[in-house]
Amino acid sequence: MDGAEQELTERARKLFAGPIEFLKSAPGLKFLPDPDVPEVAFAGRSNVGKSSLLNALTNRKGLARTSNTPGRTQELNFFDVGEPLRMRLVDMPGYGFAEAPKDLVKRWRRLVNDYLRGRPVLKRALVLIDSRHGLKDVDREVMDMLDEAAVSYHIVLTKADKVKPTELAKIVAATAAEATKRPAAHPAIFTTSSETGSGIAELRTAILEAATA
Ligand SMILES: Nc1nc2c(ncn2[C@@H]2O[C@H](COP(=O)(O)OP(=O)(O)OP(=O)(O)O)[C@@H](O)[C@H]2O)c(=O)[nH]1
Ligand SMILES: [Mg+2]
Repeated sequence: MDGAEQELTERARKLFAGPIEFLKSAPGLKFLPDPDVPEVAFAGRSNVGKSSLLNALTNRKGLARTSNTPGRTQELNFFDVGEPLRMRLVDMPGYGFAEAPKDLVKRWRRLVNDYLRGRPVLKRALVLIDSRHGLKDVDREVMDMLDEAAVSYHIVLTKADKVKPTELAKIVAATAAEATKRPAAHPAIFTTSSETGSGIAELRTAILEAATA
């Protein structure tokens, strides 16, 4: 790490250790907060670990609600980061959740898509992928949409503690190969574990970088 990187890492660490507060839940686009600061949003299939990752990044266990049951997060949840306010993190409902009532799934999908496509202050989306499963077609659909809307995104492999290092390396390589073909995807793939904390500091730095770009 050079001096500038080290300084950014330290700034990210401090920012995420400082004041972070739940602002509001938005069940529809008309309830979004005023677009006055940069936003970074967490997208991914139900149960992939979006809410857990938000808690790990902020080192606060109960900030975002997590659950074993897919479909825990049902609205767009906004979290204010920094005092003074520097950015907002947005926890979103999951997609690809077959067991939920169809009209509910449709409503979530529309909300997430409309938000991702039409939010001027959205600086980056994090597309979370379960390390055990890799990219699925529902993930590719979301990536297609982000590519079309020119929303820059990072792929984050979650639950890295659940797979062996050799398996993880294979998944990272396969995922990176797909990412390089996509115009709005960042080429670097993050691997994280909200259980062990691996990869969390690196992702904090990337989020700060995205929000200040
Ligand atoms: N082992 C392990 N389990 C994890 C990790 N991250 C999340 N989990 C577990 O996975 C389950 C789902 O986590 P959530 O964070 O609620 O997932 P989500 O993506 O927010 O799910 P929805 O809100 O339903 O879309 C919970 O039981 C978590 O404890 C991880 O890094 N390692
Ligand atoms: Mg959730």
